[in-house]
Amino acid sequence: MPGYLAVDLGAESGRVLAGAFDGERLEVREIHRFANRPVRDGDDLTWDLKALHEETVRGIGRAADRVEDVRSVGIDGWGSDFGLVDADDRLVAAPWHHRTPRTAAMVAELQKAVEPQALYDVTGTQFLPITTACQLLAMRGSGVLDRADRLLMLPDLIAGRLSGVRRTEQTIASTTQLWDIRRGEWAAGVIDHLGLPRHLFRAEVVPAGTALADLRTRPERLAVVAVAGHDTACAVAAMPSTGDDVGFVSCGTWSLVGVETTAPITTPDARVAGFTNELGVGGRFRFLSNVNGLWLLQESRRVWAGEGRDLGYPELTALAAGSAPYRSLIDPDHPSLLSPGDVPGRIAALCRLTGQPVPTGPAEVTRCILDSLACKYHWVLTRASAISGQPVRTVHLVGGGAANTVLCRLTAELTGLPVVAGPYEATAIGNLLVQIMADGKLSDLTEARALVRSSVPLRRYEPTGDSTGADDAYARFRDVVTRLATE
Ligand code: LFR
Repeated sequence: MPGYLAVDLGAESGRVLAGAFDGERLEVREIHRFANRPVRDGDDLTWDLKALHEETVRGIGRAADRVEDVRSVGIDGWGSDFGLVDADDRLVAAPWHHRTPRTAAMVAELQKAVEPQALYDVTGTQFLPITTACQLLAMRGSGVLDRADRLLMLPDLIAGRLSGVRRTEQTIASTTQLWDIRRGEWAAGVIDHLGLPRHLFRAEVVPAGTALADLRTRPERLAVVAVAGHDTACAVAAMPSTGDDVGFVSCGTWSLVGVETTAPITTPDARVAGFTNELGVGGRFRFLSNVNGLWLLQESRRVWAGEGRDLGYPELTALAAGSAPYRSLIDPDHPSLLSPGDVPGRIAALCRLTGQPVPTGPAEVTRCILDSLACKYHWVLTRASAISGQPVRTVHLVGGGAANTVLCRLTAELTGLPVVAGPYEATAIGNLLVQIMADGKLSDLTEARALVRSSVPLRRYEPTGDSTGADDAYARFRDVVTRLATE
């Protein structure tokens, strides 16, 4: 039975999973998992690329001992972040974490340099300080750009170290805000306008599914495939949908909320509503908005652990289930919640500012986060549907957040739509599907999604119809968002 390995790098943890495909079913198992902790030093927030590379090699080695007939390995990871390397492939600086406070003022800088709608027409990217463009702007004048031979996105860097082939994969390039989303190439005009060195973008760009070369570590005869390098492209490829009348929530550290389209939408409406267009698998696009997802819970956990309370996600979800619903609501995307720090304290401040009860302790804070996320999902899905003209009759919630029963139920209540939860491992499964397609064993996305449906247990949440609480909460949420935006 042919086997494939998915290396899935997440902001909280990295995993190596093995998939075995017998022609009818895909069986997935986890081989290796490791923590991924950003390195904090004053205002610097960077990634330890060496550790990510070493753990990846360790995981692949373990898989080689346990899985037979492995054909290929693919690497996916979060978007926006990159490494600048010299001609010998050495990093000239540690890769920045996109939540670094150093980019806080960069959206304004970007909009000063290029007229926002003109930029949006080309790149189709939501204006957020996390993008590659904003990070590069913040690096100008520091000397690192001059020392760099080229830029490689994070999954490309790891794939490059494994295979010796340094290429950029298209889906991950589309997260940079420097990619021409219609022409499918670097946006040279934008790069010039921002005063960024053109030579940084010299790596050959390849589509998802391109074989790079064989592994340079054990087992040497394994092909490294440039899968969809962007984890969200992988996750949405694994969405078990049967038609086009669906919305998705890809729920991990970030929640990516939107609809799939066949062409980018770059109207002023889409820009003002905060939508991005990203390249997907099989020529699809994702019209979505980034919602500051389970990050709020991850950061809160870190704060509580520092206070001596080590609480797991299942425990927090159970506590939230027992806490009064819709008591206090915040905008999960308020700028004060973007960078690391005292998230429970910042949530309390937002509640005070808007005259709501202040949530205290893990149960109330978690409840506030989950209630607010579900409200925001509804907000984004409504706009995604209105702007794209695509009806949304079912919501697919994929990724780790699909295991959160409270969040799934709340999403069904708020949207008034059935929620199909799963697969939890959507990102790794999407990574495997691209490899199976590249191996010629699946012909297209429709077949790939049918395979997900027949291989993975899914859970369905129907709205109860008793939406009085949810309707009232949503009205209050809208009010809070409007007030916070004008503060
Ligand atoms: C999700 C994700 C999002 C991207 C964010 C930051 O893991 O890839 O799609 O906007 O991380 O890079």
